[in-house]
Amino acid sequence: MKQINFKKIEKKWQDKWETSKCFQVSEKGKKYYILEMFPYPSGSGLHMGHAFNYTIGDIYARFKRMQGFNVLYPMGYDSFGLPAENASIKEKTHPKKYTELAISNFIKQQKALGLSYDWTRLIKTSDPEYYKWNQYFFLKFLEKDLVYRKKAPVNFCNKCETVLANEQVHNGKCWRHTDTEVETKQLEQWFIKTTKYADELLKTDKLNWPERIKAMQKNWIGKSQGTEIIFNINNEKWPVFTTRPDTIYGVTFMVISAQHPKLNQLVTKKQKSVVQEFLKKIKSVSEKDADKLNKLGVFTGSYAINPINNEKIPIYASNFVIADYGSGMVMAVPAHDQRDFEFAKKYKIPIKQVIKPKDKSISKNLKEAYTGPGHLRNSEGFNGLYYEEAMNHITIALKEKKLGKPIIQYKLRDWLISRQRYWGTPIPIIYCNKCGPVPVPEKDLPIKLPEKVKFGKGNPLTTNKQFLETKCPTCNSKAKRETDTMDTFFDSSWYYLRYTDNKNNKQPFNPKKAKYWMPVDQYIGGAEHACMHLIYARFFTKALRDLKLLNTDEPFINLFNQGMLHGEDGFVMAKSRGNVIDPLDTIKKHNVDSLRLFLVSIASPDSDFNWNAKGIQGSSKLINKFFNSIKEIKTAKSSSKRLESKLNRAIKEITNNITNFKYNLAIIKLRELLEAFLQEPASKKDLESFIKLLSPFCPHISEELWESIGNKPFISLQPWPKVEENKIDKNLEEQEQTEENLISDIRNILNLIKNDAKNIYIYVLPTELKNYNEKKLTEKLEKTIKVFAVNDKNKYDPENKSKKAKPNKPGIYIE
Ligand code: ANZ
Ligand code: ZN
Ligand code: ZN
Repeated sequence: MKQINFKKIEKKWQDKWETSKCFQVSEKGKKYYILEMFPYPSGSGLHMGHAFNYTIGDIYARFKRMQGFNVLYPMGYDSFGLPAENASIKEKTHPKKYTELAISNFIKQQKALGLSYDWTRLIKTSDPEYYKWNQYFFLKFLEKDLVYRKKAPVNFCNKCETVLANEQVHNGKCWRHTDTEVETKQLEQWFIKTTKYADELLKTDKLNWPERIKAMQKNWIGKSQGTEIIFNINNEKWPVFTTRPDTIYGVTFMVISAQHPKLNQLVTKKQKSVVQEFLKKIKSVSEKDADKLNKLGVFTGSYAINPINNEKIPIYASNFVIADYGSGMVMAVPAHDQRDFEFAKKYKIPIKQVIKPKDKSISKNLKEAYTGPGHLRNSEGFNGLYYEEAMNHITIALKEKKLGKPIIQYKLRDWLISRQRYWGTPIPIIYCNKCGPVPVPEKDLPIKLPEKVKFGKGNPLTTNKQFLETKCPTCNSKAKRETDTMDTFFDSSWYYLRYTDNKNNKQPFNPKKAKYWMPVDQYIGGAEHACMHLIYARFFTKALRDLKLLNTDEPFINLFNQGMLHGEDGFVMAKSRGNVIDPLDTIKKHNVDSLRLFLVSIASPDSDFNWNAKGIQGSSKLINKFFNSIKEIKTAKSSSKRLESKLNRAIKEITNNITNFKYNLAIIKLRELLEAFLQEPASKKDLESFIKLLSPFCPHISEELWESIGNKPFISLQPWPKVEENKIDKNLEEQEQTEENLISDIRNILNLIKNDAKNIYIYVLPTELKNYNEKKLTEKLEKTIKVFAVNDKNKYDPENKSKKAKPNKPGIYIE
């Protein structure tokens, strides 16, 4: 085989794409917006997971472009954030320098992959031209009452040295530091009212997303229908949320969250020291872990009055009740709730059964809570009611006494966006001793991050006088700037909008341009963002719609989650495992098109797969074969009917396969099609169609081939081949299928007899004789094959196998 100078070909076409600006778009024609989740530009550069993600997107973008869409396919960098700050402290450089270097490195690597981005739309979130609009949105949200400041128990990671949003606490641990327990601190922080959109965020029926992601969002938002019941405690009204008002007669104790801001009010003098001791012990317990930990508790000394029967009920404090869900206090029913049951057993609190299981009597010695259905017992006037009915009746009875009402609760919390770190967007607020917190006037934006700062412990903004000291915009007296910066998820919540108009310095984006391009038609990224980025971005879109800046309800209509890339050892590719393969090394060793082909041919792109050195060699061989053999093809005036049929079948299926991200299947078909082109005469037009089908996967060799058969660039901008259904010959396909079946039958027999055969005789129905080609069968099976019609008088048939022939199923005799 001829040596191919891939380096030269790649450079040639990457340069031509760049200088001709052929992937640059403006607002005209039928749009298609395709987007990959933009990367965080880390110093260690692009890894194989990125390469996989972008290859999937690039194939789609090229395909849609050839289908005639005006494709917006941009790239940018999520360049603010803690890892850059930490890395630059370690390397004694500045986060800005670190980030700029990382970005230029990323761009170089992405260009080497041959990705067809419109590079003129590039954005960097750490650019003041970008984060100015974060500040603008913050102020707009503030005007609309979507931002507020509150002292609240918040999650703090000691390693990150900052608070975290609820979404960034995973199983009680920091999302970046899976070994670090999150601590609860009382701090005054800025929140975004995501909960205002909880109900709308729950509606996902319009979204073509993986069901798994939709379910995760639904769970995260966590809508519960229940009743709020007012308990009287020391002559004060305390609301309590329950989903089981039918069990109200079974309440034998109350539990208030150990983190409840009003806990102290309930602690009696006598209990004070015990409670304090207890609080020390459980100091830090986060939401997700609360359930798993031992159900520890302590008596507060106070009692609540049950509104249904005026019973006096002891109140405990415990870590199993979450401070900011419901009202942070629960009515405990140990007979019918397992957590309450364990707690009652532990602290020897009475257990009162009020739901009687069907066909069973109430047992004296409960081993566990009964949480199933049943009729009410021990519940005065409600006895005998089925539990579901009783929920209504009891809620109504309480409502009449103004001691309860039906309500809805969400698990979703407002989004805490304050971060006590430097490398992020400054929150545009000024604190004045006279006026309190004052928003920075819009005309003063952006509030830029000072570049000269001293890194050390904590946030350097708090010690930077130049930044810190300012004047109050309202009364002009001395005032101080907010030193917290925004969670970087704020940046990524609207970047897809900035791409539609990235150079606008008067607005975050022109609403007309956004109207043309939005929503993103196809979004591609990992599943890890199900409950963070994807919820924030959906919230943003809805909030901006209500600010009349946008006219779409959802940012991302279709979502594709790529699979996880594993190393050759079977573990997820990760530096810490030492199983990482560098995409650039692979490109150097083989070539870009081989890497692209390998990444999407080994498995369906939405499933996990292992890196495999042999596999990439295989792809490389295939690329060589495609290139060398297509170059050799001498085109004819017209294609054979057989080739026409195969080509049109392939166009039809490959189009379908790419549309559905079944790239691996498309590549199998391209392979088969190559064989057909090598065996049959082909017209130039049909050969062109073949190269076009190949081009989204292997754009570099395809451009080169396109040019080598006498065409002008670019194949990337050529129309996608159209199927001519009438050229698909169903009879021919059936024939080939029978022939394939026959070959596989014979192979099976040969396997059984350990290939111990010389001649093979085939007996077919006379009408089918034309379907079997002796020469081809002989070649394929590497045995001498003779085919007879069953009515052939001169046939050789010593064992009368011709009797066995059936339609499409010949008789076989092996000698
Ligand atoms: C009495 C009861 C009896 C309850 C029973 C359940 C079963 P979901 O579905 O998740 O909304 N609860 C209320 N606020 C809580 C808090 N801040 N922390 C922990 N648990 C809390 O759960 C609602 C149920 O969780 C409520 O109904 C309450 O316990 C508890 F047989 O009230 B239930
Ligand atoms: Zn952390
Ligand atoms: Zn003032």
